[in-house]
Amino acid sequence: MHDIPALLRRLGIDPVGVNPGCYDGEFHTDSSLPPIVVHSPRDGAVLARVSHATKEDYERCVSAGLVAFERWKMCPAPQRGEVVRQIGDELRKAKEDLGALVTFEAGKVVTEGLGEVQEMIDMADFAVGLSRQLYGLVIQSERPRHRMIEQWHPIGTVGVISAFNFPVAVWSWNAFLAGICGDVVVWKPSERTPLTALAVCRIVDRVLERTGWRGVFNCAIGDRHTVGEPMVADHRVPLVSATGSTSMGRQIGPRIAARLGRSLLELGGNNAVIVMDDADLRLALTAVAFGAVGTAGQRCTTTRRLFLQKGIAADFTRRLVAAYGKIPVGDPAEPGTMCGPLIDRGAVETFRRTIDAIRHAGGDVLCGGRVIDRPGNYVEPTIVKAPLGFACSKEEVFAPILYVFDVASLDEAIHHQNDVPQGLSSAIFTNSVRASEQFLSAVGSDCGIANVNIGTSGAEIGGAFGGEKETGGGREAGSDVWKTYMRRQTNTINWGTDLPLAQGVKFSID
Ligand code: UN1
Repeated sequence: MHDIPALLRRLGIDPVGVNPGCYDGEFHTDSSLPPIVVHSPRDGAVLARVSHATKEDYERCVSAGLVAFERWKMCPAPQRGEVVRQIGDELRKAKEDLGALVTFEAGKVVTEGLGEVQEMIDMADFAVGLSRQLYGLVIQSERPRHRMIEQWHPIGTVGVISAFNFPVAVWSWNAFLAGICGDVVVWKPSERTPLTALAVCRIVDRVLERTGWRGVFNCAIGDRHTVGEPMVADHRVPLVSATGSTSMGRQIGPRIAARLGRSLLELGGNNAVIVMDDADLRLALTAVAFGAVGTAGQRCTTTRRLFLQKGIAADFTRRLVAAYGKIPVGDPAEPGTMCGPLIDRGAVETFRRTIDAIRHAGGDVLCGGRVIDRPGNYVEPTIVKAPLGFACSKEEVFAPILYVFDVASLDEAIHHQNDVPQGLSSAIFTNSVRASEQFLSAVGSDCGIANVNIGTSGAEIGGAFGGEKETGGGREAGSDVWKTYMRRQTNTINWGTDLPLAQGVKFSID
C-alpha cells in the first residue's frame, strides 16, 4: 500500500493540519477564508488541506517580488542561471516523490507523473544554458561612426496562472525562463492541485534561502477572486502568462489588453491526427492511442479527432477499437495503468453530458462511453465514428473521447482538420514526402505544432509550445520564447564629432 501521509511529509506537507497557501519567501497560513480541501481523483479521499490565499496574500507576493526585483535585475544572468540550476538539482532529488504526488493529486499515471517532473528538470537545464545566451543584435547604422545595438532587459513581475493538468511543469516553463531573464514571478496554481504547487515552493525555498534570493519566486493559492482578478488588473504585473480554457482566456485577455499589459495565452486545443493510406500503421496506432487516452484525455494537446484515409479507415478503426479494449483503466498509482481518472466529479458529469449529446446528434459510439462505477472519477476511453463536420467535435472537452472520420484525400483531411476554432497541435502519419511537406506548408496545418509520424501530445521543451486561433497565440518553453519575458531596447551610439540625422534630414543651429 502507498504511505501517502509519509510521502506528503517528505515533501513538506502536513497531512493533518492546514498548510500554507501563500509563499512570498515565507510560508503563510493566516487566511481568513475556509481552507481548500484536496481530494484525490483516484478515490475521492482527502489528501490534505491548504489555506486559501486572500487578496492580502496576493499583495504580499507582489510586494516581495518588487523588492527582490530591484536586486535580481542587476544580478548577472549566468548567476541567475546558477539559482535555476540548483532548483533543477533539487527537483532531480525529489523526482520520485514529486512525481508520486502528481499521481495522487492530479491522477496522472505513474510514468506521466514522473514525466511531469522530468519536464521541469529539462526546462531548468534549458534555462541554465540560455542564461549565457540572451543575445541581442548589432545593426549596421546608415550614419558614419554610429552603431546600433539591440539589447534585452528584464520586464519585471510575471504572473503565472497554471492549470491542474500540468500542475507544476507549466509553472517551470514560465518561471525558469522568467527567472534567468531577471524577472520575478507570482504564481497562481490551480486550486485543484495546490499540494504539488506547495511541494514545489518548499523545494524552491531551499535554494532561494541558501542563495539569498527569497522573493524571486512567489505563490498564492487562491481563486480567481482573490488572486486571478487582482493579478489580471495589476499594472505592476507587465506580463501575465495563463494556461487554461478558451473561455478563461476570453475573460482575462481583453482585461490585460485594456491596461496595455502583455499576455501569453495557452488555451484550448482540438488536435487532430491524419493517417494516410501509405502510413506505418503500427506507429500511428500507438501514437493515436497515447494521444487520445494519455492523461485521460486532459491534455491541451490530447488527440481529439482522427482523419483516416479511406483505404485504411476500416482496418485502422478495427485495430484501434481492439487496442482500446486492452488499455488498463484505473488506479493511476498502480504500475501498468495507462488511463487514470478525470480530475473531479464535474469533469465526469461533462463527459456524461457530452456522450449524451453525441448520441443525440447521431454519433456512433464504437467503444467506451460509460462512467465506471467505482470510487474516483473514472470513465471509459471512448471512440466515436462521426460524419465530417460533426458539431460536437468542434469543442474541446477534457475527457478521453476520440472522433473518427473517413476522408478521401489529403486536401479533404487538411480542410477538416483546420475547420475548428482551435489551433494547437496536429500530426500526419505518412511515408510520402509530398504529403508530409504539404501538411507542413502554408496550405497545410494551421496549428502552432505540426508533426510527422509522431502524435499530437508529448512535446519536448526545446520547441516553442502554443497555438493559433482560439488557442491564444502564446508560445512557452523553448526556442526564442525567452524574448517574451524581456523588454527590448534599441540603442544608437554616436562615437563621431558630427550629429548627422537619419533619412538625410538637415537641422543646424551653428
Ligand atoms: C498542456 O496540456 O497544457 O506536449 C501542456 C505535451 C506536454 C505539455 C502539455 N509536453 O503534451
